[in-house]
Amino acid sequence: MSNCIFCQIIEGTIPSQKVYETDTVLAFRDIQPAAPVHILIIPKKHIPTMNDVGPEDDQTMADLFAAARQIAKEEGVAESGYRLINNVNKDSGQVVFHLHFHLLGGKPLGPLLA
Ligand code: IU
Repeated sequence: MSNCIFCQIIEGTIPSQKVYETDTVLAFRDIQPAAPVHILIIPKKHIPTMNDVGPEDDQTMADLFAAARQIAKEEGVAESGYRLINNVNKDSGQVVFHLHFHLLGGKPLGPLLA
């Protein structure tokens, strides 16, 4: 989708600080980090929100979680701890409508809804 900023990051027309890439998944550092480690993990397929994930995306979803596990290890937060967040639609504050998981860590993160 040409008007999707994350599709443009996948295509390379918008630069990003990539930390992980496979045929199906890309991960890059968030431009406005909310924690010392703040990485966005996205499918290369354009899926707007979790509501749009279908059974045909089972492998892609598994690939996203495999990426999260590997990135957490590489970033040194697997043992100290981290949080994976997926925002869906208005009440969550989703602003980019291309499925993504925030991987946050590198400090105590506090209560979930603080
Ligand atoms: P949200 O879950 O849709 O609210 O999160 C979108 C995130 O994408 C947010 O943390 C932004 O800082 C981040 N982001 C980015 O890393 N690079 C961009 O070009 C844009 C947003 I636009």
